[in-house]
Amino acid sequence: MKSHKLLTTAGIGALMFGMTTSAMADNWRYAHEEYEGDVQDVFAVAFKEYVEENSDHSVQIYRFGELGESDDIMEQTQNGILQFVNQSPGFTGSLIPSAQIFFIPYLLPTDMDHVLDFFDESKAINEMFPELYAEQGLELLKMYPEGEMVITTDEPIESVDDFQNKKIRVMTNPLLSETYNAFGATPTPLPWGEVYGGLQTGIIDGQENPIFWIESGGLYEVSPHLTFTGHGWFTTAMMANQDFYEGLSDEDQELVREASGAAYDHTIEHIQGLAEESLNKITEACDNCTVTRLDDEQIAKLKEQAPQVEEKFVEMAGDQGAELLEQFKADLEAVTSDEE
Ligand code: 6CS
Repeated sequence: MKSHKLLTTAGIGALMFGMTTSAMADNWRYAHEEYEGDVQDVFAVAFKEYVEENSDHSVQIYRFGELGESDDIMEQTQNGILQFVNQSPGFTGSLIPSAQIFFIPYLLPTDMDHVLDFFDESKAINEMFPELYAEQGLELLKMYPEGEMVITTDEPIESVDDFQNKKIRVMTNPLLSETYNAFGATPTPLPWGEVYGGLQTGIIDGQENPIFWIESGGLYEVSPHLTFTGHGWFTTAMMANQDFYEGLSDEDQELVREASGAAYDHTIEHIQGLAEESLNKITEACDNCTVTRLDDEQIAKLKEQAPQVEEKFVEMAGDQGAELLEQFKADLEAVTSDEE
């Protein structure tokens, strides 16, 4: 009698949370920051397919704008309204200061193979970051790169001097502003939803993003001059609400981990060649676009600014950040020295 009563209570609870009780099949809610077919969506769809093919559970994906801005979907995940979220360190950096490590310029190499090896093998990424996210009630499942950062502006940038006083939109973490200050520009932190309109109306003069996003979001239409500086990669992270994750059976935790691994492998394949493909689409679609690759002398000038940003990072992220930075550099050294 008692167990029957318990089951009934569990059943009501399950229904309240959108689950079906027959096979205890749950419907998990997963939000990300991008549009259909973009990199985070490719990850989310692969995750959903794995879960749905290997269990009775289903995954409902919410794309950019359906539930608000990036900070909104993070809040909803921390509150348990969403079970999964993909949020980029560009935004998480204001919640977890150490996540700003990705905005120290020239820390990551430009070579994609090295970057991919780093994400696969890094202890900082795969062991230290999960502990930092756990402090915010988040179960970090995967961190992955989306593409090399490229700056777009209203006028061509041929030299570092051309950055002077340019109002460049940055994601809303304070370290990224330090980077653009160090480059001589005027950083303008804005959520994603305000970027296209800001470029169109001249509130901002430029922004940075990977090329696939510049193409898919049509940013080149309002910010046509692309500059490759080699200063960093757009990195993102997929995670679960930790209470939700810890409440899953061992079998479902394993399912979530395997689905995240499968989605990661699929996404890493997807991003290879994507930047080149997207750049071709831009140059075909846009007559007034220009593409500049800063020469070694100009890049050396930007690189000179990196140590001061690194110092700021340690100031902002404290001992935890310093420890992470040390491990990050050791992990990078391990992947870049392999072939030498
Ligand atoms: O610049 C941004 O805010 C957006 N960029 C990318 C590549 N993904 C999502 C993010 O919100």
